[in-house]
Amino acid sequence: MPLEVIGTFNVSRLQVLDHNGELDQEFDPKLSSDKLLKLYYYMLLNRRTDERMVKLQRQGRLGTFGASTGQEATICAATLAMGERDWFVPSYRESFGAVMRGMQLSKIFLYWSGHEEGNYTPEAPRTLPIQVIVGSQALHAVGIAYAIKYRREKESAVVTFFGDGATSQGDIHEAMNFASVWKVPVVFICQNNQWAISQPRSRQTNAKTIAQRAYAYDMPGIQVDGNDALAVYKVTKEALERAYQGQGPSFIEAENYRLTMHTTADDPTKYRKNEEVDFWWQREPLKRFRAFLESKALWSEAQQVKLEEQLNQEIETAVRDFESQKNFKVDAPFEHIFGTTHSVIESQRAEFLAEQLKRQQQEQEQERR
Ligand SMILES: Cc1ncc(C[n+]2csc(CCOP(=O)(O)OP(=O)(O)O)c2C)c(N)n1
Ligand SMILES: [Mg+2]
Repeated sequence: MPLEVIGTFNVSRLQVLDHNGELDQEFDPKLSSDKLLKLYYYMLLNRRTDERMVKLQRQGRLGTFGASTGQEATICAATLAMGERDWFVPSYRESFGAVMRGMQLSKIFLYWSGHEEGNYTPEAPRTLPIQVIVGSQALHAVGIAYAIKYRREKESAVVTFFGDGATSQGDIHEAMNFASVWKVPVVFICQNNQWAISQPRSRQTNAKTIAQRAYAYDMPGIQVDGNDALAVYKVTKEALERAYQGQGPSFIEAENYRLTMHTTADDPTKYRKNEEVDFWWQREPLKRFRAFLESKALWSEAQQVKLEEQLNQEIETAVRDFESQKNFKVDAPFEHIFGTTHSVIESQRAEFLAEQLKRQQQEQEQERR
């Protein structure tokens, strides 16, 4: 008997704005001028805050953190496509999505200085805190999506983000598998920034694309130029529409590049070549988006100068707000491990506080001597 072909797949890639900011009209998501300008505002805020944070960290005023320079288009455009009723489930690279959803900028500084207060963000509803455990947020996302389906919530879905390296974690497969089995409203966005600390994309998988993994779970998958804000917006919006209509999960591979270090504790010059970094700086998302705005007569050098000044003031206000906070609750993390108190956790809290007190007393003793 001849072999019967019972499954084939193909993978599409979408780019709407090319490297020079030239628009492909066929795929234009036709965003209003207000939305285009909002997108540029947040992308630039993301870039300038990252730059400021590196300086603060080098001055010892901020803890170790991971910048998202080069990934602004994916982060901000995907968030712009979301509605208030959607849930935002990030890793550690998408904090500016949370800022777009109302989170105070200073919360980012608090978080990266080790204060639990940075995780308390009631000003940004349906927005989960930073997740550092690689890949695990995708499982939380599917759990939330399951609840949305169970409660029959309308016009509500979950968008979760993770990196190329995370796709080698079992969590991502478990999340994708059950999302598809249960047909729950979730959009998986893989920010393929080409590196997982010092491991290149080529060491994560031998597959031509990460997007094609979607087909193994029978969900729509697409690769998109992650430096192209309009393309990211369009595919995220379409995936959300499918989710609202009960068509289940989608997978988006957004190809971009981590232009700076993994975190401030890392030196990428040890493992990657300058030519590669230069290649991606030519493709970075802000330059082409600005060129596009200028071609539509929506932007000018004078507006740029004004916005730079405004952002500078906003960032400095957030830095002052952050540095003026002094009364932190050092045992706050123990309160959020479970929804209710737990005897084992409470005994650990008591041990931790006793240790803190002992240390303080020793310090005071030393000062007295
Ligand atoms: C479960 C787990 N394993 C290992 C780590 C250490 N770690 C932190 S980030 C990272 C690399 C993740 O790479 P990727 O998923 O590509 O995300 P990116 O940092 O590039 O955004 C690793 C291995 C971790 N935080 N969690
Ligand atoms: Mg990566």
